[in-house]
Amino acid sequence: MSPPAKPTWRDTLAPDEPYPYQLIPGDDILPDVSERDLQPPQVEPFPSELYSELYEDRKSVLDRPPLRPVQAPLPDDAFVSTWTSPSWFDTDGSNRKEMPRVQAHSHPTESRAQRKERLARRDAVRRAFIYAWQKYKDSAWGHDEIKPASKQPSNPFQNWGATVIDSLETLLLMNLTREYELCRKHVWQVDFRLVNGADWAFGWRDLSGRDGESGGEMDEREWLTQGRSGTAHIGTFETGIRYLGGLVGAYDLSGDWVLLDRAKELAHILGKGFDTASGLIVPRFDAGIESEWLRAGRVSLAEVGSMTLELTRLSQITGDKWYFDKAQRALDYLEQELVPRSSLTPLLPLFFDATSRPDQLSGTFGFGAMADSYYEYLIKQHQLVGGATDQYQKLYSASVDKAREEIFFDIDVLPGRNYLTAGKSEHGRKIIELEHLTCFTGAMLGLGARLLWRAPDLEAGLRLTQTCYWLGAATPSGCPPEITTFYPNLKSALVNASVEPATIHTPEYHIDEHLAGTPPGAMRLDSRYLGRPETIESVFYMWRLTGDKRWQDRGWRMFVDWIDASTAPGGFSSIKDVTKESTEWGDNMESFVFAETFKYYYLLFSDPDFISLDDFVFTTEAHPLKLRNEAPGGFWTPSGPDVDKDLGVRASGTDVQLWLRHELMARHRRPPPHHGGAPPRGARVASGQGGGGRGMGGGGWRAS
Ligand code: DMJ
Repeated sequence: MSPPAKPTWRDTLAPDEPYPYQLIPGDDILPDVSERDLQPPQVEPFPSELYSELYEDRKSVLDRPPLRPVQAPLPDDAFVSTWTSPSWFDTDGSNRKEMPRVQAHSHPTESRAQRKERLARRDAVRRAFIYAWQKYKDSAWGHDEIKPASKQPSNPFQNWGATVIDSLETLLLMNLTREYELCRKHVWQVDFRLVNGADWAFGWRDLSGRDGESGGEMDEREWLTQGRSGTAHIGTFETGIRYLGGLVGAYDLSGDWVLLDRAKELAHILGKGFDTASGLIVPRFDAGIESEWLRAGRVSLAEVGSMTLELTRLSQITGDKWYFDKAQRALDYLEQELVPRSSLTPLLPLFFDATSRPDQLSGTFGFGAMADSYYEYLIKQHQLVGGATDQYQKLYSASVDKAREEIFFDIDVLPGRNYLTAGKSEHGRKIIELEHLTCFTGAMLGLGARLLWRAPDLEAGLRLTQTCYWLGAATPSGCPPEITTFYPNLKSALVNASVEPATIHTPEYHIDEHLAGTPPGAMRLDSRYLGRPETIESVFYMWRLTGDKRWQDRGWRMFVDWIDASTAPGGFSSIKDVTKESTEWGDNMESFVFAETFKYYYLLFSDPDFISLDDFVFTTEAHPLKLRNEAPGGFWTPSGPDVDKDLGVRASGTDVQLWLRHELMARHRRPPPHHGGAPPRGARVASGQGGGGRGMGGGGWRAS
């Protein structure tokens, strides 16, 4: 019998299940990629004779900058002045309760052929990861990210090597031990005081009123300081989820003392950002600032509500409540001061002013960008502390109840389909859209359904995840759009489109040429796909929660299409327009592709008990944290007894950081007004990371 003809997006509404022809064998994906071909990173070691030049003016190396009272003291009525730490939280977890089971009680038994197929898929995911990882090592090692089309490095996250730190657990879970050990040298050496080459440990100085460009009054040190003061701002949200989360999660898997050491340091640096009147963390700040407290200003909900998991776990690990307190104080402020004032209470708007207490908070409400992980962390924090307080679960449940009334919408323009989206309410106006970022909601609802016995939420989570899946299946690239805005109903679709019914963009009719590739029912698209993980995250949860194997097949179709559309010379690129059959690269592969997208695909095809959702909770960047306050470790066996021998010098700067600093200093040494001349560059030649030879013994698991 001949295989069924391949249908196209032109003559069918994409189905909820993959077509059999789409489920190609795992062995067909990147068959030539092998772990054996992994090569050392390409980076030029920074010469030690130049090192002192970089630091001759750095009189002292400070763990934390000295603080000096500022002109304006903390207001008397500041929330932080009266806040007290709750007594229910105990770092040893003594107040924990037994939590309901999250994963399905059993997953279907596999035949031998089914197991073979699943493992072939899992191995294909691993090969794809290895491909991208090697490309990063070849062209961007130590930098934050690689641009996969041009093979150039990029540094949106302070040049601390975001991809290295975000990837740590994926390497451990894929059993790429030597690659992990390469990364721990980076972790040990990275200097958090260098922010894109600028050094905040010089101390902050106010240069306002000084005319640097024409003055000539400044000495060299002032020039360097000026260069630093304008650029040494740390973005707290991304630093928290990518770097701190990466270090804490990888420590939980490995028990590796190197990671804990650096995680604690980084948490203390970020801790300064919480020193505001409200206790909400500032979105960006200069960690060298000599100020008693900072003004938070206008913030987004996700930025101020998404560090509870990382900091709470760090408190559990170290036995030091300091970390938990920072996050808890911020959450208490949100709950006590802002939630009661919200026009859609207990939902909070995407943005608000964190310095004043307005009478009423209104604006745009949603579960997507700028809000997402705040809601996600409420239910996950409940799980992490083992239900020791009902604070998080109450806020979570009330938020989901309100969201179901106000921002969850049935999608009515697709007859026969039971689709659901979490859209937005914008000053009361309903927007029926689906951001890809919002697709994490399926996973969150499923988790909450199990932990809090909220069965209807699982149903909603399944519908939402199915909608996210279908959106990808409905484009010619097979990848989902970044944002889809739907027609509110068929009637408005006909009116709004101003076209004859015969050409209207709905499933019953042929699709007009200018709408080719756009999913039926969509009124407007942001048609990029950035390699984001949220759909596969929810697909993974639905598989683990229900044991319904169809989720594995859906995930496999997604993976095959993503690899097909995005494979570039330097990794897996973002795509400019998913509605085109032949895709154009966006030249960007964010570190979350390594941290999240690959991890969720890999886990989808692993044994269901491997990183069980009853043993781990995932941060918003997919960093797994141990539940039940269990001791870290178990996923790393050092490859040899000398594994600590060539770590180099702690916080001395990675080669990439030092080259960049050297370049920056050379630029500032050139006298104003023009900073001409070619700076020395870190050319890339074959070599491993520089060693240094300081080794230290490992510590017990509860080190503070
Ligand atoms: C990740 O960095 C995190 O999941 C974050 O919370 C928002 N989404 C991106 C990936 O899309």
